[in-house]
Amino acid sequence: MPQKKFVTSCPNPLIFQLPPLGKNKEDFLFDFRKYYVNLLGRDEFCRSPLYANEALSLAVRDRLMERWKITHDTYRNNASRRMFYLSMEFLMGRTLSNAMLNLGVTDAVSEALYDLGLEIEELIDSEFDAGLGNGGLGRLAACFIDSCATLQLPVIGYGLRYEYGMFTQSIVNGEQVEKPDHWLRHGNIWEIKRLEYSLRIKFGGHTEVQTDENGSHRVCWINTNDILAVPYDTPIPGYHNGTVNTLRLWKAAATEEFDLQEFNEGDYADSVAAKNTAEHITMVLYPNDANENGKELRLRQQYFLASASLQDILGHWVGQHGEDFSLFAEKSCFQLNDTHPSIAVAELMRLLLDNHGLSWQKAWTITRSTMAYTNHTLLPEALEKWPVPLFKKLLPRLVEIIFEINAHFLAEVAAHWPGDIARLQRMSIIEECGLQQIRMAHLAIVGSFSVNGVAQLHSQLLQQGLFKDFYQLWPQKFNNKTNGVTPRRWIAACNPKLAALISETIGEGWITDLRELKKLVPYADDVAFRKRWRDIKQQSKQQLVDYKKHYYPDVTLSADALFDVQVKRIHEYKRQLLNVLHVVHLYNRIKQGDTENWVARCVLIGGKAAPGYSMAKKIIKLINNVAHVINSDPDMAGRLTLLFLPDYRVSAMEKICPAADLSEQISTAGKEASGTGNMKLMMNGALTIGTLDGANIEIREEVGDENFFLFGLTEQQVVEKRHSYNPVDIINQDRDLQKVMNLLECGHFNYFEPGIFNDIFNSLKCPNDPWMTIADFRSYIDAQQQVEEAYRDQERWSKMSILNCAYSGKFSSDRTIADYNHDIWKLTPQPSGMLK
Ligand code: B0W
Repeated sequence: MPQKKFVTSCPNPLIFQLPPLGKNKEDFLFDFRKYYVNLLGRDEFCRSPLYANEALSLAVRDRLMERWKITHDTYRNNASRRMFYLSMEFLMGRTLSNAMLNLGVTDAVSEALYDLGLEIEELIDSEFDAGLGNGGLGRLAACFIDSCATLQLPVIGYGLRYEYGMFTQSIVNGEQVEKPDHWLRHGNIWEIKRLEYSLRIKFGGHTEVQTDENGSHRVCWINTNDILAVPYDTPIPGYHNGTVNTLRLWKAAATEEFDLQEFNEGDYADSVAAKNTAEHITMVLYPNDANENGKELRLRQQYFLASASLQDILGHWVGQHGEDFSLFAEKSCFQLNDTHPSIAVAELMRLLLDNHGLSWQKAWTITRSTMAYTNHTLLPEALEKWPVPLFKKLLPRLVEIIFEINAHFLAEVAAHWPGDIARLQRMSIIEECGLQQIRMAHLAIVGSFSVNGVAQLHSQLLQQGLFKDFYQLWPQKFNNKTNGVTPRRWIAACNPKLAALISETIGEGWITDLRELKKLVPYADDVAFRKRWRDIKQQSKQQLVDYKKHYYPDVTLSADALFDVQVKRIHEYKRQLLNVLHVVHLYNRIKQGDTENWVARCVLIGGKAAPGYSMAKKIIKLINNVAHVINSDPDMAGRLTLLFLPDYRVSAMEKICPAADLSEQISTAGKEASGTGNMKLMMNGALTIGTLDGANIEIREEVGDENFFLFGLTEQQVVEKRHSYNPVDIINQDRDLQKVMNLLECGHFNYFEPGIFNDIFNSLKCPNDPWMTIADFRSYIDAQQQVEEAYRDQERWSKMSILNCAYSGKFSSDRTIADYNHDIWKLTPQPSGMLK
């Protein structure tokens, strides 16, 4: 029997069309039961919320599917210019509640579940976080794709589908213990596997120049070990607008013939092992927030992402336009999320030259007019460099191309600054001292038409410091795009009561135009409004008290205390240690009876340390030891509590930020590129205590000096003071600081573990301490006293809290994306039809 071909050459677009699905309570009741009973085989006796979550998610996903198809067709039919966001991290967190919010079905679903005797919160909480990122950089990518969909921009996110995301953290005897995060163990209903779009990625082998039938030379990369890239697509809905964009994540798999070849040679076990090796590439996310250089698997991951994504994009292009690339640059743009995917510069060149036969000049013009690079950090340890020998072994063709790019580039530099050898050495893509290394940031800058930092100060420091030579050569390439976060997840979904109060007061416009929050300003003077604002904060604090019971059932916590929050990766530059010094200072004051007009305070610290970062791990241990002493001392009861919240992640922040009173943004000035937690906390009415660093500066500019607790050296003062910094002198001249250090150093918090914190104390007292923690102690303590003074007057505090929210409009990622689009991507919004 001849087989019937499934796809005809001329498909009728209507043949697969279904009537639109309803979004009422009854529609969800029906669909929920259909999936729960018929598909999953569960009934009223099932106790696990996982299946109810899955049934509901399937019902919600159906609504996304129909909009997804329409969006896709719209972009194709309009032949829109597109942007591709390449990122090694997308820290998505949970999907269900956000999808319901953006589809506008939360109320209908809650009612349906209520009728079934189910609690929507329990279902939502049973979902695992998609923790495919480390922290700010990965979460920014997630906020960005939410905003792109909300602004109806034709954007695709490309990343990796790590089998294991960011490790889960537990605390045992005060120390961080890492466990693998197998987030896919119950499957992932939000992804659609697209096996039919799998691609081959080359590794290893060598290159050869071959002559084709026309006598032209072409470089061939041969004898490679190929690995399959299999795409998994996740729908990314915009807010109430019918647009559903795509996040495409690649999974590595063994190529079939590779298996077969070994199998035929009788080496069954080896063939299965080879399959495993192939799959290693996307097995695990590297848990370093600042890079650990030189790991072969990491380079494989980076190339795998770049090659798969670019082949996919070029494949689509050829499908629509044939081998004519003359309009490619007009229609496409790539945003590189830090240098992690910046090998894409060389890979695009390779594909255009070797696979599509373009000349060097044409390929380079396309590359340089489509690539844009975002830098996220000035920390030297995070600047990626790869040893040339490693690169040659894994990606021999790419090395040839990078060297050629560099040769052209250095000629340009030499023409601009004749005879300036030092400058050539500084700017070269290849670092020549000792082992030859490829500087990925230089490759990214040379290959891009746009280079941006993520807050005003950071962008300025890039231009004046790290990338000064490049800025002198190409000032027009450099720009700033201050970060933002999505108000859908970070207010509307995570703080529904506050969202309802805001909407009732100023309408719902703020959800897609966050500057509208300014309309709240007059209400800061309204006593009744302040009371409602305070009550909501109080309820959120109570919810956080209940959440922490899971970890600390024995610690009592009052929601009346000032909730002082520092949640972020543990890193010396973020100065969790400064926070600890303040806590110990408060402890000392209570012990001395200096408690007049005391403001009860609960200090909450959360964050993960990179597993190989021993100082960060010791800081966690110190926090926990100090917490143990404080929380078991009856003198502290009702006055001071310190808690380390384990396993800080997106879904934890969704519970923490509505409950925060005070946001700790206390990095050494000049070190935190932007920060985004600062924005989430501000939006939810927390007041900031902070240095003039990253986006803090712009937060203060927006909210006004009087609503921000400023302290510490400026970036310039930090630089100036570096040569004369003498922390021991500072300690000797400050009685309070002396007491704090004495208590710490005498072993009060590590009585049975002598000496374990010596490294920490030595680093604080070292004149070369890059983070200059001791230098900022006094002004930090003074600022904390101003915090207490403000908190004592609850009416004043509530007013400041309202104003912080009201002036947070700038920090919507919708604004950030509109700026990227206006200055860099130049996409036209594409409303996609009838369904909203
Ligand atoms: C993240 C991961 C890695 C790595 O895996 O090697 C290296 C560096 C980073 C990183 N993360 N670099 N900067 C960041 C953070 O990015 C956010 C978003 O722009 C900023 O708000 C933070 O200030 C910055 O530290």
